Amino acid sequence: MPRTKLDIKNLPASVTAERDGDIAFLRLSRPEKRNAINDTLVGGIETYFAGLPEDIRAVVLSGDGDHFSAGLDLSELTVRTTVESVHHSRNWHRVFDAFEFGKVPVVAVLHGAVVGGGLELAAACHIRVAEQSAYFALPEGVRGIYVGGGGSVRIPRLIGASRMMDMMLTGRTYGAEEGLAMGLAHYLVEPGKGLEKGIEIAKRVAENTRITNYAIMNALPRIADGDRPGGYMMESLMAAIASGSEEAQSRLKDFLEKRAPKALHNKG
Ligand code: 1HE
Repeated sequence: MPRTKLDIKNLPASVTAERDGDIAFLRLSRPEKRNAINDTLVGGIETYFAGLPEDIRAVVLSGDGDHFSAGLDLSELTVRTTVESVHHSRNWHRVFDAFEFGKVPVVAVLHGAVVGGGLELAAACHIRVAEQSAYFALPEGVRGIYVGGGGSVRIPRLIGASRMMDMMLTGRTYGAEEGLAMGLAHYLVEPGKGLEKGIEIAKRVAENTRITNYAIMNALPRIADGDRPGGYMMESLMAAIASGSEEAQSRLKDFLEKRAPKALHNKG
């Protein structure tokens, strides 16, 4: 099926929305500013996810031009008061949380700069595919500022607070292969192959039942963050809800009657 425009009202020009079957695409479309994230773009991300049709099962997020995102639009920072900066940061939290704990998994396809707020945005996605050109950095320390898009919460959960501290104190960059090894990306692909891989993953994920994907996105991170007794309890409830669904029962039957694929190891 060809990709077609996804009709979501009031999207700014810096966000491109498309769909192909039950997969939706969100592209950061501000390449002239290296997809730097300004208030309009944050608002566009919010509008996009709020307007996603119910039949969409996964989203692929990528950036136009040579870079995924150069992070926060620094030109806006110079005009904010302290209290406005707090609200600005809290707004990023709200918008990124809404899709991280939303209804459908988001696969980020990363290339070029994935820096500052761009890395914070990528960290809110559920799966990250890095092309060889991708590199990761947190230049906030160098700029005399601090992460504000949820980075302190999400990035240590991926790579540990110690590594993040080094990235912020020194401004060092990590290449795509290092990013893969340390957990910033889940998959590494040749230049130009990111979207293909992202779509393949999105299609795979879209085949899961909605309730399983919901549990993975919403219960798993909360269990991982929380106390053990509460975690065991939430896990049991989630497992019972998921396996009790009609769709799960029919999938289990398919396996037992030898109609479903086995969980074999392949080159994947
Ligand atoms: C920008 C931004 C930006 C580019 N805000 N305008 N992020 C950073 O510290 C990274 C800043 N950007 C860069 O280091 C470089 O732009 C790149 C390495 C990403 C790309 O380099 P290059 O040579 O391809 O592009 P360029 O010539 O630097 O930039 C092209 C234009 O984009 C130029 O504007 P022009 O009007 O002169 O053409 C740049 O000014 C503009 N541009 N990046 C504003 N970030 C929620 S808190 C998060 C805190 C952070 O994210 S801190 C990290 C900020």
